[in-house]
Amino acid sequence: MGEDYRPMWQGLGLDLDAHDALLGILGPLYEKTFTAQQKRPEGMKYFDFVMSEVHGLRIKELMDAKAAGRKVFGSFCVFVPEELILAVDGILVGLCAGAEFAPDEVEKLLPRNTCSLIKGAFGFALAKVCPFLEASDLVVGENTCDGKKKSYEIFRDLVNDLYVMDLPQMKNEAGRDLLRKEYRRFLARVEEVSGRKIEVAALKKAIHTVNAKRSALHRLAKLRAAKPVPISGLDGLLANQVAFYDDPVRFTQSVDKICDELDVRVKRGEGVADAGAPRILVSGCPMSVPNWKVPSIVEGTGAVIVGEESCVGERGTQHLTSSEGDTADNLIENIVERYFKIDCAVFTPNPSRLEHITRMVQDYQADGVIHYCLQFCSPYQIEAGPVEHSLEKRGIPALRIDTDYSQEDTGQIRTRVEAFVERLRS
Ligand code: BJ8
Repeated sequence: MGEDYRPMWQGLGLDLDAHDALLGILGPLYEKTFTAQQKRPEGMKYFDFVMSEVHGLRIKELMDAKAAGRKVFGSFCVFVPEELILAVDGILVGLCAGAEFAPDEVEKLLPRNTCSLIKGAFGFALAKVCPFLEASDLVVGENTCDGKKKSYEIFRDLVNDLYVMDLPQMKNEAGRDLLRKEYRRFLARVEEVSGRKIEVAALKKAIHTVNAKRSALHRLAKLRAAKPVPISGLDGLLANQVAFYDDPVRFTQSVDKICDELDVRVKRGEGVADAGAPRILVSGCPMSVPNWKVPSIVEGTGAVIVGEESCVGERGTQHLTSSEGDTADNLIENIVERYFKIDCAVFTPNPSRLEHITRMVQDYQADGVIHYCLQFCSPYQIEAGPVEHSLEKRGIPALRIDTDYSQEDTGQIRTRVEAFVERLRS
């Protein structure tokens, strides 16, 4: 980071020493994980720049936008509809923390057997190291899993302002009605925070902006179906992670630029790994920055990840929102329709997730699936068994990995992944 952002961080209330410690870990980890990779597309330099400035220039942009009257909304879940926020000229940023921080302080508030994602969010808030959280005018929580639902009762005291959205658990008419009512209640709050009323033209434009972002990610995903694959799984994941932080229009242009470059690679038959490298689909809990442990291990074995069935990946982006309709009611209904399709494991039953995993295996020519779970995440851990059995029954090798944000199990995971990759090679 070129500019001195310390006064800005101080103004946001960050603990500068703790924040320095975080950046001190992140920089080298990023270099080891990403910049050290071979045959990276040139276009990834944009993402390297974004990541190097994620707490600097991007936060300055947010602060400049706030000074100009725009509001920042922070969220932990892909059920928070970006379209509604953009339509009132707001900015949505992802807040999930992909690293452990201040664990002793966290465990004074949460049981030890809480998933790392929730603990990470608490750690970043307690240690005052997340400028996105501090810059948020409204933090939006959601009643998805029990861990999140109950922890928001405590998290409320750690943030400027917390709003909690209720969400359905079943895909039936009652569930759809609840989502509709909750999105309308949320819209009222978004309008209140932003001081603007939603207008049809602005909502349509917001739908187009978010659709364009998702379409660019779809284009990137499709290119990963090529043999040999033109981009690493780590870089594919990174693009999906950056989607939660970056300006959506600039992000879309940057992903499209990479895709142009990858198109050329695919035409020339150039890949980041050998054409014979085992191809793996990762499915399960979301991986937020800097949670790169399992993909690093997998690609370190010579295998390549060709897709993510995850909310930081295709589960979060797979559907577009229709912009058909002439009234705000029509468009809100389209938004309800689109988000109601998300097949998070908090839904019961949740058959479309398994269908999606199977489809992705075919679409991306995957040789096997790694089901990734955070420990103590009941929804995904319980779905892992049926997913694994169903895949194996169809002749698709599957490996279940349950882990957390620590590095203690790295050796053990590597041994299991190596054995799985050997199985895929044979
Ligand atoms: S739509 S996956 S982003 S809820 S890992 S906190 S589920 S115990 S993150 Fe998620 Fe929305 Fe669903 Fe997607 Fe709970 Fe599990 Fe922890 Fe989790």
